Amino acid sequence: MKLRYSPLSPYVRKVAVTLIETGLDKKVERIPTNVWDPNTDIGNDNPLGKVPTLITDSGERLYDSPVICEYLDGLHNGKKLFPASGKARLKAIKLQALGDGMTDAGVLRLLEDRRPKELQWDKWAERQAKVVARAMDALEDEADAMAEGPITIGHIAVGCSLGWLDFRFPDLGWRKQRPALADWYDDFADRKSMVATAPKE
Ligand SMILES: N[C@@H](CCC(=O)N[C@@H](CS)C(=O)NCC(=O)O)C(=O)O
Repeated sequence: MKLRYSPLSPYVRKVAVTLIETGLDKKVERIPTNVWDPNTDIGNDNPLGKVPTLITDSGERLYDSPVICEYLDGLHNGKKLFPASGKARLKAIKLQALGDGMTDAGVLRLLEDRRPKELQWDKWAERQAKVVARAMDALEDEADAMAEGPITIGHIAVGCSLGWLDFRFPDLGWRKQRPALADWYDDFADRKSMVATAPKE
């Protein structure tokens, strides 16, 4: 398998953590890809022009991170990150949606901040900041349950999102108002898979 990636992408990190958690890390060749390069050929493998994109051994192109992670989870016989069915599955994929959605809002805010000043729309950046704050509040209510249950793709999505937000917005100061989430994240960030994939400039 081949993984088209960029090193600081929080969505790519979900895949990287999944690969380690499932013992598949060595089975993937990594292809660095700059999706912002005007000459990038990422569109040949993913019409959406994004990373992560996985090229399977049979040549199928897979995107986006939820699809790639679920595909990888089907390739191993260990504990599953995507519960097979019922309430447990719904809980895991809903938590994944919350984590990914929090990342999406953070990315939109970052991109807004990076526009030339005269093209920036403050209200849009504020809207995204509010989404991030609301998602964190929702996660604060979930944090104790998250600490008890088995690790799922939801935990990975939330962990990668918080790691990326800390990396890009180090002054966010989210922990004080959300002590249970902060405790959960401190433990989760210590996992081998998280330590090995932490974003570094
Ligand atoms: N929903 C997608 C999001 C992927 C994504 O937005 N990746 C960013 C890198 S962090 C990207 O490739 N952006 C390029 C673009 O939006 O044109 C996923 O979960 O994989």
